[in-house]
Amino acid sequence: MTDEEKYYFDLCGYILVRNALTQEEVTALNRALDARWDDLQEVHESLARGAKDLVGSHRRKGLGLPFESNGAEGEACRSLLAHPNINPYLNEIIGVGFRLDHPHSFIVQEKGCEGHTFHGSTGPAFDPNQYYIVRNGKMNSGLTVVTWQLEDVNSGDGGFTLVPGSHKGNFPVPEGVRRYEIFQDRFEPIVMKAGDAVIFSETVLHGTLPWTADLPRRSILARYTAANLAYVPYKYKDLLEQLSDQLTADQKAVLEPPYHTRLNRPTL
Ligand SMILES: O=C(O)CCC(=O)C(=O)O
Repeated sequence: MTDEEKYYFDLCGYILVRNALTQEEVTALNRALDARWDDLQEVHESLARGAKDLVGSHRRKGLGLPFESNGAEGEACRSLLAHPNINPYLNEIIGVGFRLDHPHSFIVQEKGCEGHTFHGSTGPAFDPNQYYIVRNGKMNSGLTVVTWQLEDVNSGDGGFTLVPGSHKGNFPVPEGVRRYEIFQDRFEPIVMKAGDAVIFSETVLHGTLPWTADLPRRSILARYTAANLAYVPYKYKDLLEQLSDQLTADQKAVLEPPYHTRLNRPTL
């Protein structure tokens, strides 16, 4: 991560990694999604929660990544666990020894799909799972999200959106901001190409705008955290047991349970 990228992440709470995936990886991951399209599940309840500019004709769909698949599909899925183009950013943003917390899932928004009210762990209280603190020139982000794009996101399409800089907020987020009712021109929908990835601290105020494009939004979202932390229980154990023969040492390293790096923890 360059000094310029560190400056930008610290200022805004997110960074866009262009061409994080090769065209071959994007193709393999799109094939994996196509093959499971009918298995996509709508989220159980509306994420728009009645907010006037976030409602839509239907809900977002998702599905866990088929890490166990054979061939190029499986390899592309498993490579996202500890991707060489993302690892250096997570080492810097979260810290060496970072681990996977919420395993990867596809996110699909079809035309007319509702948005998601804005959330994030920005001020005023300290949240021991989701925090962003800088000490001695080193960033320390707790829960941190990586979202890969399998299709272009153009201006006006909707989709992932955030309020840059809000990870440093010190006052409660007003309900009208959470519901995207005020300061709309301060929200930044992130325009991306297929193969790009966005990394953001869960502390930044973020959510989703309704999807307006003809082609569906096709993203993959995962959350990582610090070596000593867990937000969700035991998912790493399930994945390790299910996949152990198929994983590289780096991929296994991010599936380690939470414990101190001092105790011979494998790191990337
Ligand atoms: O990528 C998005 O649309 C935002 C997803 C999100 O923040 C969530 O599911 O909690």
